[in-house]
Amino acid sequence: MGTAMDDVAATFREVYGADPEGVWAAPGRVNLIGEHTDYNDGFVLPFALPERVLAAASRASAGWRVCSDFATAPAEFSDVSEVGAVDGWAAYVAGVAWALQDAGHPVPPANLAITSTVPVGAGVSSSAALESAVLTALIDLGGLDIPVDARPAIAQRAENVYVGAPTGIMDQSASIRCQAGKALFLDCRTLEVEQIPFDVAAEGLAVLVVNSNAPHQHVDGEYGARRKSCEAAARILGVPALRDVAADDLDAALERLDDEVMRRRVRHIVTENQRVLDTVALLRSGRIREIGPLMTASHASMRDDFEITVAEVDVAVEAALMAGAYGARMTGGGFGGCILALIDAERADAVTAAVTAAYHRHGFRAPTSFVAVPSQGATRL
Ligand code: GAF
Repeated sequence: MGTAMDDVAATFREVYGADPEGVWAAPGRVNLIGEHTDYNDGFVLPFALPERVLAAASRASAGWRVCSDFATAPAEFSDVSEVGAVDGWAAYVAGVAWALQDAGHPVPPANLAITSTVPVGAGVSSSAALESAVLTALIDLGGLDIPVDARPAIAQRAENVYVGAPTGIMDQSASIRCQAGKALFLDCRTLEVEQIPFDVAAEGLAVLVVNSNAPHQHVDGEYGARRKSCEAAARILGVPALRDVAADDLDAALERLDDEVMRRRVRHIVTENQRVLDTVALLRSGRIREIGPLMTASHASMRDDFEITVAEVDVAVEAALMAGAYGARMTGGGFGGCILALIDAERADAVTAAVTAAYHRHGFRAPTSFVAVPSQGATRL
């Protein structure tokens, strides 16, 4: 059996009858801390996973053809000027070509073959990985001069405008800008980044990812509702975004809001931004274990104030903590998906067993788990 790179190149050859000009890769991500803060102009701290999307690609004379392991028949489109003309998984590809063109870049016609090891529907950004792999391939094939820090916003526009999901900029930033062994401290307002060393293995630690395998329900509507509520609160408070409410001013801000639900949403965002800053400060001084309580506090805030967790993720966090995790929290947009647990590396099996036993007691579908290794962002292979 060949490598994933050989496999995607072989698929390309089978479908298009020639070798690809190149193969590009972009990873999924988990977010260590800082949830729903991105569209509030706040702070996030994701890292890239080894699981990634591969895109084998070549320039073509006209139009775009895309085959993938998501579908048997290749998708074809000759024009990307109309938003929404392509649907299904290929919309992420057409959306990237549209966003490049809309930003004034001469996007090259291309043939692409896509494979992926990023789990879909697990909240680890399989769609951002797809967008980022295609974007990186098209930029290189077209010889387009687009600095790396300007790329996530193009992929985000594909998702927001073409696909129609009102997400922030974290996932595309993680997929494009992360580095191996580092967590990406991103200021979602200025788009400045700091690569924070995150060598958990050197400390005898691991980040265990447990996929709740809970069916995602109402994700789009609830996500959009959270975003609207945050934006409405910022308007009432007279600030450009909730990022502008400092943790010390939280109580005064809450007094100015009548709506109890809105108060809880604001409290989550303001305290979560502070937790990201506190986490970064601890990591800068090498105190990795001490970020555990911040992770756990983040989870409580998502559960009680932002109300984006489900029973499966709450049970997984609780079981991981009972089994000795330093901290645990849901990661990603919510309503299912994965949790992260910071654990002693040799406890991975024991913590997984503890979560599995708790799921069994609750009658939940069995979880799956893996150890997350901070990996490289989008690149040509
Ligand atoms: C999803 C979104 F795509 C991100 O932009 C972010 O808001 C995240 O949910 C929550 O932190 O992954």
